[in-house]
Amino acid sequence: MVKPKVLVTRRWPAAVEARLSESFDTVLNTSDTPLTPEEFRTALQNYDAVLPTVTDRIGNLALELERPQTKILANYGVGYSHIDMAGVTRHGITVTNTPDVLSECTADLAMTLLLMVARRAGEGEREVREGRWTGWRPTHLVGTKVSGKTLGIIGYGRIGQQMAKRAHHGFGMKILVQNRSRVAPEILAQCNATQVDNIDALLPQCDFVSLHCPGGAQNRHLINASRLNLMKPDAFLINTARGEVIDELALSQALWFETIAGVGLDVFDGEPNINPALMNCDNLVMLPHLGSATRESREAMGFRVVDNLCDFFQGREPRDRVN
Ligand code: 8YV
Repeated sequence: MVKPKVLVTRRWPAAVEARLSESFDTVLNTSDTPLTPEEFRTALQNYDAVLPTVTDRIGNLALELERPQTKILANYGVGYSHIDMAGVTRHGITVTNTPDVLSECTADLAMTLLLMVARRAGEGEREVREGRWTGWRPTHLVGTKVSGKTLGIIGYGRIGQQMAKRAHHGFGMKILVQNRSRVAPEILAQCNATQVDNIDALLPQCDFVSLHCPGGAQNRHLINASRLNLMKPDAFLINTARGEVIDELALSQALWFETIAGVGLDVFDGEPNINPALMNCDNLVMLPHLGSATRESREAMGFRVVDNLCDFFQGREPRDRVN
């Protein structure tokens, strides 16, 4: 049997690339830089499957094609707001993602950011490295206690629930939840969480707010100037979801005028470019999209893609179809 022709748009963990090559005629983008839109368009005409990542902005490309060769986009990652779903679905292209296998590590990173901003760890690290530390003193880099505080979680899917577990069972935090659909009582009960009707009602009650909703047009600037204004001045905001969920200009103003206490970001609108307005805010910790960046998660994500491809090309329903 002829093996399906598969393009991997970025380098993956070696074990996964090896597994892929066993079942597929695999081509790796050895330059390991993102494909240009033109290269991506060509890929859709020449490969049975393309395996994109968040760095492949698959806007209206598919729409412009007559008859793409590609039958499946097996995304390496859980979020797929970089893919024009309506466009590719119209061409009958299947899209899959990699849920579950990165939830714990992404929640770990959200918790890392929460602790870092509350305890001013970013500021402290910069101070030590830059030789500015003059020694212990009672008033030095005094932060905010985390234990027992109220955490608002926006988007109570797999990652949001993992975040709640860490915060509630590890730090005794009270959990408030906002989610587009009703969360089952038994799920809420796991962390003694309360679902709040809408974001505007949730924000004023929280000491910390962590975003775990999808990106894309529907949630663009979900956190805007007026919502930032609803947060307590001593509250913190964490984003490991997608950059576009926050209006970054409004955020920089909130930080600058200290209408909120601090922010931890792992994702950015237009990343890897960082809005210059954010660069000089001290009470901000920024990480380079590390949510799923553990050996374990990155391998598991890859194997999940391989499983989806095997199902698809062997005539079974892929487990992680999203369209
Ligand atoms: C991925 C992520 O590593 O899975 C996601 O949606 O945000 C990341 O943790 C990245 O998107 C790879 O495509």
